[in-house]
Amino acid sequence: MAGTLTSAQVEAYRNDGYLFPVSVFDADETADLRAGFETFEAEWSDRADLPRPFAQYLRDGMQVISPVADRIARHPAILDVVESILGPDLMVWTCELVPKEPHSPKMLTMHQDLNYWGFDAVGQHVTAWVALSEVTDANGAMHFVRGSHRWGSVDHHDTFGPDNILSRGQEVTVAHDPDDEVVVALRPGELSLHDGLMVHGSGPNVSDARRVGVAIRYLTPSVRMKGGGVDFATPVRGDCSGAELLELPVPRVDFDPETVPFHERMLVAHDATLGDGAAQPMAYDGVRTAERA
Ligand SMILES: O=C(O)CCC(=O)C(=O)O
Repeated sequence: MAGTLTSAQVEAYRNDGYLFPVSVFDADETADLRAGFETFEAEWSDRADLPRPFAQYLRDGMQVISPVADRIARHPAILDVVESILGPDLMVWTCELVPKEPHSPKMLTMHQDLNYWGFDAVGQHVTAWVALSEVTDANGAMHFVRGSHRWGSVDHHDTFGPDNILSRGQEVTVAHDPDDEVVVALRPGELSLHDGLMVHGSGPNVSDARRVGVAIRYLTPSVRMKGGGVDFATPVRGDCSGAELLELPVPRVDFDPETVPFHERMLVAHDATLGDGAAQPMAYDGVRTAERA
């Protein structure tokens, strides 16, 4: 496949289910992107007129409501890396800002991503997680379990832990060998890649530094919905004309009135798929979607 990864890097990704670090941005571009995301947070986080919890807008489909998120999600330096794994036709399912504040207890239990997404994307999906700050174990770096992408889809239970960033606090019920657990430490401007079946999570931020990361979920247009559901994606490279997921528009400004209705339809679809079978409404930063809606 074309793309900027070497064949040894692609082989390592296929064997381990992850790859890092991959350098994509220089210091100036990293700082510029971080400033763009932090300006978005500063301008919108306290707005009382948003119909959903602000954290949900950061965590789901941010490329549809924020030009800086769209910019990073379609950045050629990242697409060139992802093309090495998925081939030339690429769509973004969602782009998420995942900050962890200094001394924040927020964490993510060990989980697999694909279990809750409502479509079948084994081998047709990769997450690129881009560090816009230094990322260390102390400020809440992800942990991956080497080779767990080969376990298939494993059982999870919901914890709804108050400090859990995951919308239902989902956690795998299977144990792993601690020797297989790796800490995904990254420098600003580097990214990690992980498979949709990779067992992963991250701990609290026990440092004085803010951790800033952007997770971008890439799919190929061959992904098909399970059970006749509807979902959406943003085409970013190649020919995505055969996609079943419906095309999302590109925002010109933050919360672009032209794109917000599409984003809301996407969130409604995700409320159904991500929340399927859950005993409680999903939560973003401790605010339940049903309490605000
Ligand atoms: O940002 C984190 O700590 C974890 C993010 C994550 O679980 C993911 O990108 O799949």
